[in-house]
This record gives sequence, structure tokens and C-alpha cells, in this order.
Amino acid sequence: MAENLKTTLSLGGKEVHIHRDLPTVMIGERINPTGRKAVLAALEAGDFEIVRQDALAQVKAGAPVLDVNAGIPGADEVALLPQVMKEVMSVVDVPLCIDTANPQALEAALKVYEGKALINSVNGEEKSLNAVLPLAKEYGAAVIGLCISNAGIPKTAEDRLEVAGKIIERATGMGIPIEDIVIDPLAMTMSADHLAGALTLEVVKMVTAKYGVNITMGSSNVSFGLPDRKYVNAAFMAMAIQAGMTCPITNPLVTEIRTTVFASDLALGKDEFAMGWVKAYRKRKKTQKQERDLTE
Ligand code: THG
Repeated sequence: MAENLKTTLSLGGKEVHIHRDLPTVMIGERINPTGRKAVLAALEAGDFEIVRQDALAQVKAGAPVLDVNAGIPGADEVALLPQVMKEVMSVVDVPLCIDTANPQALEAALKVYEGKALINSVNGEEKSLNAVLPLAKEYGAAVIGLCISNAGIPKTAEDRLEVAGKIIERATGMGIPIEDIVIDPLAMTMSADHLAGALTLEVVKMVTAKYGVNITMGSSNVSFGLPDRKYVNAAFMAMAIQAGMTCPITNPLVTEIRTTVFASDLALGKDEFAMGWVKAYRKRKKTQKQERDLTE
């Protein structure tokens, strides 16, 4: 068993630590025009209000890190991504996860970021490794490694573990500390393949045991195309945390998901004196009361 590693992200002076013994770090997924039509329409219109509101709401709900994606078909992502990040940083002070497949946009984003960001992402393809890892090294950022190879998404857990190993080897070979690599085993929808969730959980366990690195994933992907997604997402979330996932990219505004993360942390001994659970309960009651007061 490898030693559990700690990934530290920062913005300004503020640090966030990701480690298996610490509470799970939710990475808020909502600032993403691909996943959300309302964000797409607003960004296309040059309106950043929804981005600022989403940033505030997710942090308030308990996301210590926010994913920022500004990929709009036909738009100039090199200009737009840093702009969206600045809007986010004007209202919250949490570290950001820079979600882009465009290396030029990534570099422009890293230039405006003052701290240690999480790059989302590199994968096992040569083109990606060669473009992204030098930027992670130059800017001292942490980086998510997706278990995708030249041949696509591996169909077996062993093959995904091998891609994780290749990314870790290449990154550490360039002088990137191993604790700055976060592996994404890839969460795929169970509506297309009923074994997809079980396979992902297997990869989480294998990567954790062999390398001790932190694990992320777009955990809500598992329920695409299914009815009542939030229950599926919550159950999968609890299991993935138990398997070793430490920083899911998820929607903290969904009560079932958020409470499942807190309850999982409590059950796994990551919530000392149940302080996190009780604090979240009080916050929920207060919000419910405010909502009642407003409608009365
Ligand atoms: N791994 C990594 N990064 C990722 C993903 C991943 N980034 C993008 C994505 N996957 C994670 N982000 C989202 C964002 C939104 C949704 C899911 C994943 C989502 N959106 C609603 C839906 O499709 O039903 C839309 C809701 C709305 O329009 O308001 O579920 O896997 N490293």
C-alpha cells in the first residue's frame, strides 16, 4: 500500500488540502457551459452574472474549490477563460480547477491566477502530455490526469491503472511532485453500460493502493440518461469516497449529494467530533427557515 499523499491548492494566501484523512473536497462543477445551457447562453451574451452567482452559491454550499470551464463552440477561449476566472475571483477566494482542453487557454488562465491551481486536465496521449505537463511544471500547478490513452478510454481496470502509471511517471520524470498529480479514473454513465460504475470504483481502489495519489472524477456522469439522478449520484458518491476518491467534481447545491458527502466523511472517521455534520445541519435548517419566512 502506498502512503496517502496530500495535494495543496491555493489562491492568494488561502490553502486547501486534499488528503484521504481529511474531509472530502467537493469541486463545484456548475461553471461549465457544456454541462449547462443557461451558462452557455449567458456567456455567449457576455453576461457574467450567472457565473458570479454560481460561484457564490457553490462556495456557500461547502465547495472549497471551483471548476471553471469556458469552452463555447466558436468562442475565443484564450480570452474568455481568464475573463470568467477573474469574474469568479472577484466574488470568492477559493482555489480554482482550470477545466480546458486548449493549452493556449490554459496558459492564459495560469497567467492570471495567483496561487497553486489545479489543471483539468492532462491525459495519457503524447500530444496532451507534451502540451500540458510543461505548463504544470512552469506554473507550479497541480494537475488532473485522465485515464485515457492514444487508443481511447481503456475498457479494463488494469489498463486504466496503466495509463495512470504512465502519467505519474512522465510528470514526476519532469520534476512535478507526485502529490501534485490527481488521477481521474473516468466516470461513465451506467445507463449505457451497467458495469461502468463498478469498473470506476475498481480503478479508484487500485490507483489508491498503488500510488496513494488523490482521486477526482466527474461523479455525476454515472447517472446521465437515468431518472432520479440525485439518488444514484448520492449512492455512488458514498461508495467512491469509501474506495478512495478525495475530490469529486460535483454539484454541491443538490442536498442529497452534499449531505451524502458529509455523512460519508463522518462514517469514515474524517469528521472530528461530527462538527462538519452538525454545522451543515444547522446551515440547512437556517436556509429552510429563511425560505419559509420568505414564502409566508
Ligand atoms: N472529469 C474531469 N473533469 C470534468 C468531467 C470529468 N469536467 C466536466 C464534467 N466531467 C464535470 N462537470 C459537469 C458539469 C455539469 C454536469 C455534469 C458534469 C451536469 N449538468 C446538468 C445535466 O447535464 O443534467 C445540466 C444542468 C443544467 O443545465 O442546469 O450534470 O468527468 N476531470
